[in-house]
Amino acid sequence: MIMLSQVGYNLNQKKIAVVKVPGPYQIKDEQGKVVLSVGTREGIHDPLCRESLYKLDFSKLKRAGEYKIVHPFIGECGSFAVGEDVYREAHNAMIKALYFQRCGCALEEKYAGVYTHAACHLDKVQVWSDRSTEFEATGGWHDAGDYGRYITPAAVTIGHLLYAFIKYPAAFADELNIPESGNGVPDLLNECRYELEWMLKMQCEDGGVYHKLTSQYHANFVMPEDDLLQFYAYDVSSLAVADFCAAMALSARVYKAYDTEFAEEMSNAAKKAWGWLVAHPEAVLFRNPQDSGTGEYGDRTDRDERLWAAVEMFYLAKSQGENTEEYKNCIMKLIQEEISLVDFGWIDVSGFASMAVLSDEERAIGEEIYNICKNAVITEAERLLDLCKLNVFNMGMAPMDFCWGSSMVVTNRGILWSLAYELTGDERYAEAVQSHVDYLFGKNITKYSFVTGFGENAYKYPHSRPLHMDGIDEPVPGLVSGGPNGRPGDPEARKLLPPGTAPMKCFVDVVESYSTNEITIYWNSSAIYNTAFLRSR
Ligand code: 9MR
Ligand code: ZN
Repeated sequence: MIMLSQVGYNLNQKKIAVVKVPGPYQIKDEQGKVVLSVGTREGIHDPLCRESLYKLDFSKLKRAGEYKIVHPFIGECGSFAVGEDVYREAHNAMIKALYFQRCGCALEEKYAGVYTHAACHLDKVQVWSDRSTEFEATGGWHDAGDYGRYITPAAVTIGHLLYAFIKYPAAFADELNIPESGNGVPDLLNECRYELEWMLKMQCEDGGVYHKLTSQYHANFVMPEDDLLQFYAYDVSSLAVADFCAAMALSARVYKAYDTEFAEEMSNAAKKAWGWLVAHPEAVLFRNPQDSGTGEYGDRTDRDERLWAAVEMFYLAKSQGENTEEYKNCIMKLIQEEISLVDFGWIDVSGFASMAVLSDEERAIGEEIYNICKNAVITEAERLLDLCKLNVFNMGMAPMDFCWGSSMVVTNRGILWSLAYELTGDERYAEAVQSHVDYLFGKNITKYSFVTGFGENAYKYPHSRPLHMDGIDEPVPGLVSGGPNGRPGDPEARKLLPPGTAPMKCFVDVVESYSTNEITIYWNSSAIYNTAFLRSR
């Protein structure tokens, strides 16, 4: 089997595979007729997987259909489809996968098929540092393979999804058979609302927002309804408050067209959070208490989170005809600091600030800020294109970039290039998004598609409590794996991957491997942004 996109290629795109054996190869159609002969150029020593590999370019194919790749000595060594909209099903499944992460409600057979389970995590939660205070905080999505729910990754997920929705609404037209389907609201917004309503419950009276809601240690591998551990709301952090503020302000803007009351509620929550940020100008970072074993989602600075909040508050105020001076001053100050303006992950959210600014055709924020963001995006887009030239996969990835959750490094690059593409119309950027999505669906050295259920060789054993415990062979489709991690952090991966394994090869499809094969809501959402972009081209 050769390395290619196992969900196929759109008609209008570059069609490239990677092979270990030099060509020529023949491409045969359904009737077995040779429609194309392609050679390989000189091999490239690829630094990401440390092998000599060749590119096979069959972009000349211009007809939809099913094709086989045949090598004169090896015989048939791969197949692929060419179509009009090859990502549609995977894209929808990646959104629907979020429904399967819902906490606090039963997953019913009519929506969940075989993956039903009873309602989970229904008890009142306690404030970690004041156990006598209890409150109701059901709902939201399980963050990942664990049952925790954390504010900063939640906000980032909302960010990926709602900006994608704003930019590519046509990619979110299909109904997904979730409980709210058919209510006149796009299902993406229905699904996100499930998370947003939970997030609202995490805000305190004074506008502060608890950093995370988890048990003290992760549950054993049990179904969610069997996890009866006490859940705690951990301390407020300025990271959580600022991310919450940004996500709520953004959501208020988006939901206004569908439900003014809900939009109003989120607008008020955003303003309250902003008030807290103003009253607490110093960073309040988050460190796990020593006796807490769940995710930390720590960070060294809250400047990028505050910037995203200020930018979204600017647009919220503007949309409500309110004064925007305060926000603009704050943005001006923050943007002069060392802020990347180009990343979309839970550590660095400053790319979302650029996203909001650059998506405003009126440039209401002023030319100066607009240009700072634009320059940052284009400079980074070019730097990443240079990286692409160094490996055979056309990946804007250095060996170091294969970290825990590398799939999101990959897809966040895609988001950046899609922004750069919209600013310039430069096809090189769109092609780069393409090769990163191809990677996700199997054009990588592991030959796994990192999306469950999609591709001939999709990975099958995500580190996920419900998916391991439900007794069903096939995992829920549409879940993005964390992917290769050059510094594997779990015992199973360390056992299976000899020291010195090349970064892109550091992946094992076993359920124990949380550092290479977990799933998270934000790895999905970042990938969804990419497929939305490609479906809209
Ligand atoms: O992605 C996170 C990684 O960078 C950290 O090293 C690791 C350990 O704290 O946590 C990862 O995030 C996990 C989070 O803590 C809990 N939910 C699942 C996340 C993905 O594995
Ligand atoms: Zn739950």
